[in-house]
Amino acid sequence: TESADTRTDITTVTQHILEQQRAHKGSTGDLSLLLTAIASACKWVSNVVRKAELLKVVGVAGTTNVQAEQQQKLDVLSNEIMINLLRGSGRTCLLVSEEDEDALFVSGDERGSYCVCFDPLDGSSNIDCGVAVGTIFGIYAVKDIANPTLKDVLRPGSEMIAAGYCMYGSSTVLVYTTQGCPVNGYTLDPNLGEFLLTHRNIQIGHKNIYSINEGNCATFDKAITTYLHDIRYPPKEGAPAGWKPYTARYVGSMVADMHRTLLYGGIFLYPGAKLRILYECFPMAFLVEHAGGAATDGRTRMLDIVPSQIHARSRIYLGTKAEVERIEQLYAELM
Ligand code: AHM
Ligand code: MG
Repeated sequence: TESADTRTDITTVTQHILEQQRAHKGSTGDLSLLLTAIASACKWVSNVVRKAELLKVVGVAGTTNVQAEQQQKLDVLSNEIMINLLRGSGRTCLLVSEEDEDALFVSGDERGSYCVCFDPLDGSSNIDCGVAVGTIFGIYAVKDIANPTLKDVLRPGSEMIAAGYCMYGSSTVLVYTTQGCPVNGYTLDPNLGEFLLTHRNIQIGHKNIYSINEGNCATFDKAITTYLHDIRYPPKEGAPAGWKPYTARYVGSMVADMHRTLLYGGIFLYPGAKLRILYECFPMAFLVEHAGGAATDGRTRMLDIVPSQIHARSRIYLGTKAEVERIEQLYAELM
C-alpha cells in the first residue's frame, strides 16, 4: 500500500481554506488569512504542549488569571502565541482571551476587521498528567472597523462567522467551520508540520454516551438528575428490547469531551455555569449545530444567548438533537 509520505493527493488546511474561499464569490481572503494564522498558532501551541514536560516549563507562573484559578506557564505561553499571531495576521481589531481580564484592541497597521474570542489552553488542570488539552476560538466580523467596541462580541453566538478548536491529544486535530459550511477536521502531520484534511464534513455520531462531572451532583437541577436517572436505569414500565444504559466518559477537558461527542455522539453537560460563553460555550455550540446537533442552556438555544460581559458564564448541554431536546423538555416540565 502507498505510504502517506509518498502520497501527493493530500489536502493541507491552507489549500482547503483557499478552496473554500474560491467557492465564496466576492470573498476578500481576509478570513482565509486569519484562519491560516490560527492554524499556525495551534501548531506552535501543540509544539510547546508536547515538549512541556521535557522542557520543564510546566508549573505555576506565580500569577493568577481573571478567573482566580492557578495559571500555569503553558497558559501564558499559549496566550502570547495566539495574541502574536492574531495581531500579526493584520486581520483582527479586538481580541478576548480567557487569560486577560480586559479585551485587547488592535491598533495601527495591524488592525483588521475581525474580533476573535479564544481560550488559548483550555483544560489546563490536565497538563501536568499529560491528558488532552485544547485551544478554542470564535470569530465575529466588526460592525465598524473605525470603531471596534465590546458590543462587537457581546452579541448572540449565531452571529459568529467562524469557530473551532484544536485538540492536543494523542494527535493534534484542528476542527473548525464557517457560517453555513460543513465542519472539517485536520490532523497535524508532525513530520510535514502541516495540518492535513482527515475529517471531511463531520456529522455528529449516534452513540449513547454522556459526559458530566458527577462530583457536582448535589447542585444539579431536577431536570438534570431526572435525565441522568433515565439514561442509567431501565424504564419502570419495562425496558424495550435492546435497552442499555448510556456509557459514561469524562476527560475534564472540554475540547476532548466535545471532540469525542462530535465524532461518536451523545451529550456533554456542564450544569454549574462554570464555562465561559464567548470562548467555550459559543464556539462548541456553533460547531455542534453545524454538525447536525444542538446546544442549549436548558431553556434557551445557546447561540441565541447574549453575553452581558466578556467573561460571562453559562450552563451548557450540547450533543445530538434528541438528547438536547430531552433536556429542554425536562427543563420545561420540571423547572
Ligand atoms: P479552564 O478553562 O480553567 O481549563 O476550565 C475549563 C474546563 C473545561 O475544559 C472542562 O470542560 C471543565 O473545565 C472541567 O471542569 P471540572 O474540572 O469542574 O469538571
Ligand atoms: Mg477554559
